[in-house]
Amino acid sequence: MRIAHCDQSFGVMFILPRVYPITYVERSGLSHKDQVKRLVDAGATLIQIRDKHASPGDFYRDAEAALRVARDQNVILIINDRVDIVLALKADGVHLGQTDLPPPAARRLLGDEAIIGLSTHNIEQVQVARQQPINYIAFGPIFRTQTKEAPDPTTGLRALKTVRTLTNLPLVAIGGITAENAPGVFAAGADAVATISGVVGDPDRIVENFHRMLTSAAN
Ligand code: TZP
Ligand code: MG
Repeated sequence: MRIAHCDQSFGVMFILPRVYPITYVERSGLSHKDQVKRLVDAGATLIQIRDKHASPGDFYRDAEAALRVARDQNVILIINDRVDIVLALKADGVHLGQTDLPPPAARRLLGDEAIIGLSTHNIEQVQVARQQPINYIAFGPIFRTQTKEAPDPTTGLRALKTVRTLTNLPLVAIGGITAENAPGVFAAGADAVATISGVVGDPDRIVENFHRMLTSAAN
């Protein structure tokens, strides 16, 4: 797999792959653990688990099982939103949104070894993110997404190009990214593409879709 970026800040050797899959139970109909299993089989090296609906207890238990699968294969597991679950499980990191714990607070809790990602949706948020103790910036939705509830307005590729001029942090593009449009996203400056429906949307095609995305990311 091509390595998009290697960042040594905060003492963590962080290798961001070109394709960054995110789990979603309602889309795939599979537990996080089963999605992670399929993604690991497909060759994913970094996976985010994201759940906006499960109770903290249910998400914790599924995350614990998913982490066991990931650890077995040396795959990095990032948990969306839940600094407490990352802390409790000693997972690899957290992906924060604009309304989650501020990155300095998450960094204080998780320490320098943790990977912290931050979602941004416009140029102003990127300007703020640049100053934060984070390991990567996510930007989007680049294209229309049907996965996120109440998404921010789509940014398009032109805004992504602008973001690329503003930061040297690893840059993850997200939102409506498919194997077809991914090459344009990389051409606009993304280091990685994060995807939910493009990979886990069809539970029987997770491996195939991940491979298609990888092939497209290599072009
Ligand atoms: N943040 C911005 S768009 C999005 C998130 C979590 C959803 C991405 O899902 P999909 O299915 O890849 O468009
Ligand atoms: Mg969040």
